[in-house]
Amino acid sequence: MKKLALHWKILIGMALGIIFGFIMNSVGGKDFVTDWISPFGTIFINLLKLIAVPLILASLIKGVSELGHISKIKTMGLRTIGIYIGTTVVAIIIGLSIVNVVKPGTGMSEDTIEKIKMQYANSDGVKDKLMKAEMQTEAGPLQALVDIFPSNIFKALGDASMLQVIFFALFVGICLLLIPQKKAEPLIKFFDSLNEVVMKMVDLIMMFAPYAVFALLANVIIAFDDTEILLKLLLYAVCVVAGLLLMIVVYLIIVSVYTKKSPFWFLKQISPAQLLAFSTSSSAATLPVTMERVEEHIGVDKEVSGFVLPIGATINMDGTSLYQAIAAVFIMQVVWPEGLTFTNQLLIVATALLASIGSAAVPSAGMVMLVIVLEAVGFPAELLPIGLALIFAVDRPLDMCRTTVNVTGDATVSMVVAKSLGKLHDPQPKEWDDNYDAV
Ligand code: DAS
Repeated sequence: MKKLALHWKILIGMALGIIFGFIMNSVGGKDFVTDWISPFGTIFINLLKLIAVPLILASLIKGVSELGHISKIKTMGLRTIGIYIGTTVVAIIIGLSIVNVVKPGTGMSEDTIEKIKMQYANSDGVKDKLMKAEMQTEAGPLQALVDIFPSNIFKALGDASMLQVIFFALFVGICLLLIPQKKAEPLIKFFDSLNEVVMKMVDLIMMFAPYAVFALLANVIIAFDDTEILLKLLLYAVCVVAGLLLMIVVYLIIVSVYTKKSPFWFLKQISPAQLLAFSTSSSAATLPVTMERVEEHIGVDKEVSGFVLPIGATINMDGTSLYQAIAAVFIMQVVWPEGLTFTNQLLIVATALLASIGSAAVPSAGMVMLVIVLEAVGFPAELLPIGLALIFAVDRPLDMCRTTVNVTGDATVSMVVAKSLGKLHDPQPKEWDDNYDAV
């Protein structure tokens, strides 16, 4: 029998995980899943995060040092940031258009609002998000800028603070360009082989992906206990998913019009990364796989993907910004309709752009930054708990969807930047299924 492609194995693992989760829910096996199944999903995410930082370090330093000249960094950097901002603004406009046309928040009955308020407004989850958002706002407007510059690289590596690692890697790469080639050679070779080693680690870790996503999806399903409220929020969730699907279409149009590649071929090549983004809700954890797929299965040159993808995983979150635009207007439609002025909607575009850049590439980060968006439009502080409570119940599945779009957007932009620099080649994929028999 022909070996199943990796994305089919992952899809089967996800489907079985969902079914298993529902079965465990119905036979009261939640604790069994929590104690004996979920840890395997956590191990998988830990392994991916383990290699994300060394991968960023190696691929960025290697990528930058091979650019050959500083001016190229400026070109690639400006092009990358410019396209990232462009796609994020498009995402926000799509989100705002849908939520203003469909108006999922108007006409929600008082008793539903009361029920959600009772259930979630004082929940640990909402309090945790509010506390994290509070910490971000207290830090002051330029804190995000200050946070990019590490005082201790080993601490930055240890905390896996992506932007600090990216800054350090860019700094080292640039200095490798500025010192005599002979002096730079040993370090470039070191990071070159580190890159190879880490990419091999991705192959090995991905052998366990189908089993890990089984555990991850089972864990998501057992967390669902209030289907009645989910139905009340269905229209809001449909708006977010519709917007996210529209954003995928935008990417496919960009891929086919600008890079002249088949959009369906593109989707097939990055599907393992999308499925992992969906299962893990973390762009950071998915980054090693996104890089492997983009380099080896799409043909983006390493020096482009090593530069564009780590930056994208951290600051380019089109899915998140689209979600924040819809969630902010939805919450205002329900509890603060008088705030829905045109200027406030323009403010949402600006703050959702900044909030998505500031969102960490970890689960439900987008919801924490949503508070920043709401505060920016003057949303009454006393209504924040009910506001977050309204979207809390469905945040996890929507986080899975928006992270998938975040990753797809990063892959799309890496192709566009590569194509514009003449660094998009025909891929020579090393089929990971053929390297190893699945365990
Ligand atoms: N989960 C985040 C990510 O990893 C996105 C979000 O929370 O909005 O991309």
